Amino acid sequence: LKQKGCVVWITGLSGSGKSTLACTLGRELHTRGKLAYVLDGDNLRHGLNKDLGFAAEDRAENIRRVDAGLLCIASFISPYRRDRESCRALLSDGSFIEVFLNMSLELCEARDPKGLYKLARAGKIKGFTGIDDPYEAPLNCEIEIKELDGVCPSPSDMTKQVVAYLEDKGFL
Ligand code: GGZ
Repeated sequence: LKQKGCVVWITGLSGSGKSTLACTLGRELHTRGKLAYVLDGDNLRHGLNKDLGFAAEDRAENIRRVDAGLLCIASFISPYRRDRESCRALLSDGSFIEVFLNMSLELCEARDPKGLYKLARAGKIKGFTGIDDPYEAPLNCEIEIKELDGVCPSPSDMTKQVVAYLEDKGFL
């Protein structure tokens, strides 16, 4: 039986746990003998997309360059609804799986793993998502992962939620 391909598109604020979920999910799929490819905004921006900044056109181009693999895990802030929807439109029905890491700005800012929120608050980074740049939350995502009592779910709990969905839809 041919493997059904899909794109698991992880969106959310900086510090919401996108890269961690992408990496943990990728490992879990490999363990299950699946070919999964992880595309991550922060990684791509150091390589292929290093010519791009954070203006709306650059963010759109960043997303456009993301190609679909077999089981593709894409992890980008992707703050604009229209950019995520244009990726959805490239894929057949049901194979674009939007995962919204719905963590509050307060939580992401408190974590601030790279100190970027601090720099943004100090005006040293301009146009930082959530501070002085927009984030448009999904209206109809397939999976929403939320904080519980101000605490972010563990990477393994997040991964379980996505894996359960993929199993239910016949991708695993
Ligand atoms: C948001 C920024 C910015 C600005 C640098 N706004 O959480 P990180 O640090 O490690 O990963 C973020 C990354 C954003 O890249 P994406 O490709 O995911 O963004 S987008 O989908 O909007 O194109 C963040 C860091 O780069 N970073 N400047 N101004 N995040």
